[in-house]
Amino acid sequence: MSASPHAVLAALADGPVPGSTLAADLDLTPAVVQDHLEAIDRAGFTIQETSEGYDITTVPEYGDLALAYDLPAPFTIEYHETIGSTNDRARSLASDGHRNVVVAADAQTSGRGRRDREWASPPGGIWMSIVLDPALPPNHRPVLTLAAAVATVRAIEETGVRVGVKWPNDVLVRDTEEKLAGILTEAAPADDGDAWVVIGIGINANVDRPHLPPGATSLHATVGEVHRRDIVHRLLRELDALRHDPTHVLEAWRAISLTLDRNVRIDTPTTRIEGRALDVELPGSLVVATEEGRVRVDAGDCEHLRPV
Ligand code: BT5
Repeated sequence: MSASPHAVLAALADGPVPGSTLAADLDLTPAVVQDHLEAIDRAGFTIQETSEGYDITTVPEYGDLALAYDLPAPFTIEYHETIGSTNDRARSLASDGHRNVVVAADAQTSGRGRRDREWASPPGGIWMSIVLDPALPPNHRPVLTLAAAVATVRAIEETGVRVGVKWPNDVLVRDTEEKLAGILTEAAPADDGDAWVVIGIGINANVDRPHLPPGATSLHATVGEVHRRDIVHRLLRELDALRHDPTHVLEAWRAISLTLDRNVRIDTPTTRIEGRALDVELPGSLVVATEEGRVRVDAGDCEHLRPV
């Protein structure tokens, strides 16, 4: 049995447990149980000693133990105060065979967006990457990006901020269209038989505007301090439910879209497409009505055009 504070916390997740039961169940000495309880206390949890035993009464808003504690989805957490890029770490875990792991950080020093664009990742954010074992055929995997967008929107809306998605991956505040979160999906190379997908999600949570690029905003700037653990847990719970259900993902994505029925300009590496966004289709392509007819776009940078 793992002799870590994690094991003690897991044992306390369902309510108060006497110290002697913790020691017996986890095969630890009372002194080691005490050390772990002190480590849990130092991590910011409040532990009360009741007549029924030790009881967790408050949980810190972020951090290693906080994210792992009572996680409502089948993932393990690897937490870093600071890391280069959680996507890089997740890719390396994925190619070593790990699956269903979430790499989360408070700050990143080399956060990146699509096409290696810089992603500002100051302390206070939610910077996380999830290693998934895609149960979907390779050509359907882009739907996982849409699933991540739906899960991100649902989790953010718990804070009271109304957000929507600009195709394919930008989470924007509905009223202002400022960018609050972004998603970077990366997959195993085609010749890698051990399929994996890494979904990187960056949410500007307890971050101030001066640390963000123009056009970006944060939850802190919109509603004040937020509880990042609640957001991460909700997001992972939603993603876990959506990942096996591509058809439902499309419906859910349409409902949160800011792009459908808008005039858009999409730049792909090879071409520019302008027209009206009609629909999204599996595996995540945008259908655009252009002057030359209907076009399906699989990837690109989308701009919403103001009506003339
Ligand atoms: C994205 O790229 O929106 C995907 C961002 C994914 C970041 C996460 S954080 C955890 C994981 N680890 C990583 O290293 N990355 C992922 P894209 O659509 O290419 O948008 C990038 C553009 O957004 C930049 O060129 C800036 O204009 C803008 N930007 C940069 N930092 C931002 C921020 N923190 N908030 C809002 N916009 C930002």
